[in-house]
Amino acid sequence: MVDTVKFYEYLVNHDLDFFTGVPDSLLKELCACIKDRSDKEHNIIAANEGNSVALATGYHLSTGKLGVVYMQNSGEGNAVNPLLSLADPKVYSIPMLLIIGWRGEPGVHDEPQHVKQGEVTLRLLEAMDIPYKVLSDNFEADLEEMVKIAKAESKPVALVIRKGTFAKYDAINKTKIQMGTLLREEALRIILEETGDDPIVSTTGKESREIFELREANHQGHEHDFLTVGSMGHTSSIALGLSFGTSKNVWCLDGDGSFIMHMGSMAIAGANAKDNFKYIVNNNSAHESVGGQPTVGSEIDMKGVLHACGFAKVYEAKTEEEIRNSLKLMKKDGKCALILYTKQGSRDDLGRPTISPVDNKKNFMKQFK
Ligand SMILES: Cc1ncc(C[n+]2csc(CCOP(=O)(O)OP(=O)(O)O)c2C)c(N)n1
Repeated sequence: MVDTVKFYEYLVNHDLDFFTGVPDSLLKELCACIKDRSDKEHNIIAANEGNSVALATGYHLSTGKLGVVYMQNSGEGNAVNPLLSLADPKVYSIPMLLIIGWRGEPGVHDEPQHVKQGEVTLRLLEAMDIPYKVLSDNFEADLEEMVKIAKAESKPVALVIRKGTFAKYDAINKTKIQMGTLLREEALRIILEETGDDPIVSTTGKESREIFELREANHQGHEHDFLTVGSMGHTSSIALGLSFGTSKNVWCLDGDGSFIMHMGSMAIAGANAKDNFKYIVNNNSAHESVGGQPTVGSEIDMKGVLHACGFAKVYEAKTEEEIRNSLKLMKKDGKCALILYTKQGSRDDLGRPTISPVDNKKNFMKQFK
């Protein structure tokens, strides 16, 4: 096991003090440590992992230093383009250190959305000619070796992090922004009551897990819910595509981290959606599912963004009454959106879908026949 603070201090003491990335559950301890100990200018929680590669590139341009980019291996896909067409030695040759959480490592049980990504994590790095090490307890040696290569060859290098590598980190700053008073799960219970048999497309992380469990608790089936277990940030586009093939109201249940990750998709939705596209974003200003790292959800004018993207009707709700009233109006409106404000938190015993993604898809598609 690697001492999280020592690892962080080693980086900073070796001039690796600019961090950027998207939080990951396997890197929860490290992300919490970086957030506690780096100031805002030295830890940019990015919209997506590709943005982080670009941020590290810009930082290198003005300082000559290596940026540190942290991500879950799911984010490798988002990072591929800037890694190959920006940072690669055949283009601008930018050194940086990638720290990649290895969900779905072969032989280690994980959720379906991580299996394929886990299988190809190392092969993807090899295909991109990115030297890597799977971080061992002798982290100083691993870091020294990788940073030496990054500097000598002026290219990205990676440390791949197995589950359980980082020791528990006790956060110094435990304050959390609370955007509302209801928990996400409580708000979802109300939404499921109001949307009845309409199709739902829900986002990555605990939101979909909670929807699954609420259906179980209500003795309902899961055939109306497309639980987007992976592919963070694409929920609204799946819902948009779906809405073109049906006259039913399509409810997209998104998270603020997911909304921000691919915010451009809302411009496309706003410009193209039919009247049956109903968008709900849960703004808890956090990546709550992976440890509560903050998003900029509390700092941006989400309502203004949605208006500007073409959603004339944008509701906001914090209480049960406000949620029910908004949903009643949304059913009659054309394309429209609701920003939900909830407080952070979830049950310790929250389960995971027991139906495979393929079965979820097959059951879900039956309603459109
Ligand atoms: C491309 C990608 N990067 C990172 C992750 C890890 N991840 C899973 S859920 C999540 C947080 C989602 O935040 P938000 O949409 O705000 O929903 P919340 O967890 O707050 O309900 C993250 C970062 C991922 N699944 N995919």
